[in-house]
Amino acid sequence: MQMTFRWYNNGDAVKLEQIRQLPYVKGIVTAVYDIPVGEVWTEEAIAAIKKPIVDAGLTFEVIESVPVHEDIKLGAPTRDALIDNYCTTIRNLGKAGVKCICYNFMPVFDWLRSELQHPMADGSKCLAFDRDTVLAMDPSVTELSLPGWDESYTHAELLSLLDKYKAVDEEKLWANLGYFLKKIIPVCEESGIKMAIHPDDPPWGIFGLPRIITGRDALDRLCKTVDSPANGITLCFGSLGCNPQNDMVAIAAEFAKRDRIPFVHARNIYISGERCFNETAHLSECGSLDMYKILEALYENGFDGYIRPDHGRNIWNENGRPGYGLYDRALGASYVCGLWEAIEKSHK
Ligand code: DNO
Repeated sequence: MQMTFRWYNNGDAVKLEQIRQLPYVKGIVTAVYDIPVGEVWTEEAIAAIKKPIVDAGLTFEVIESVPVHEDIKLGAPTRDALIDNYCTTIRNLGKAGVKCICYNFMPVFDWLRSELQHPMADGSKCLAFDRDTVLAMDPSVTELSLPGWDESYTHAELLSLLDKYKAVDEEKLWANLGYFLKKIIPVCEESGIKMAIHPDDPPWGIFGLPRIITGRDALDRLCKTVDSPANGITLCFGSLGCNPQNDMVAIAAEFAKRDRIPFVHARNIYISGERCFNETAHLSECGSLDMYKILEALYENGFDGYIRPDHGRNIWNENGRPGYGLYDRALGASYVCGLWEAIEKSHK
């Protein structure tokens, strides 16, 4: 297992000098942010984000994310050229020593929350999801938007994109994902890279858009779509875990055993009602997930990939990027490493 930490390059309020003082963190998870989705990440652009990281003595082996253009998810006629660009980006990342690429196949929206600064009893603030609040923000009936909404779309563009998805149901989205994977996985195999699909967050359909990476059977189907260790998953505890039907210990055990978990997002959530949850400190007792048991299942089934603490709360008056401040993620990484050391030693 290699502990890593997500960092948004030099624009991040969290500094590499701070991250490198977390002795258990060995590597950085980052991305090129200034090239539009769909275009090639050049070797120069990749070298520019890599340099400060290796200069700080940290590894540059995980990218999160290389975003997938909506036309690929929609199966539009332009997709072949866009997939060719994606393949060139994969080759360029492989040349730079990258070993794992996290991506998602969620239409239009990435993760969705109703609140980014949900106040907790102890004064900390966290991300939260309340079903009714989210449903009331349906873009087809209101111009209001949710916090964290992608502001690169105007409301009219968003409506037109949602309209295009009316022709894409779950099966069509699976077919488009399969088409994409069949083209990119051979390139990953040649480039020494493992793809790690991020589960849908939360793992249920929203605003009529299909969401397909939602639980055990979906992960199984994904793995079978292209049967290669290069076609893997990001085991995000919090994304899958907010559906209580998802048995996170069993999922971790099964897919680690099948060697399909190159990357883990470790985080805890508290399920407060039907399709309602808030994020919590990483500690098991703070949320609905048993972090010890999930990590133990990974360990016992041979997990040897990358892991990072996921969303932290804002604590100690930090006003960090939602989910990505320094303090709570640093505490989370420390906790996960402590559990891992205990698990490792108790199994020798
Ligand atoms: C949220 C992240 C996601 C993730 C993408 C991967 O905090 O886990 O935005 O990076 O879904 O493509």
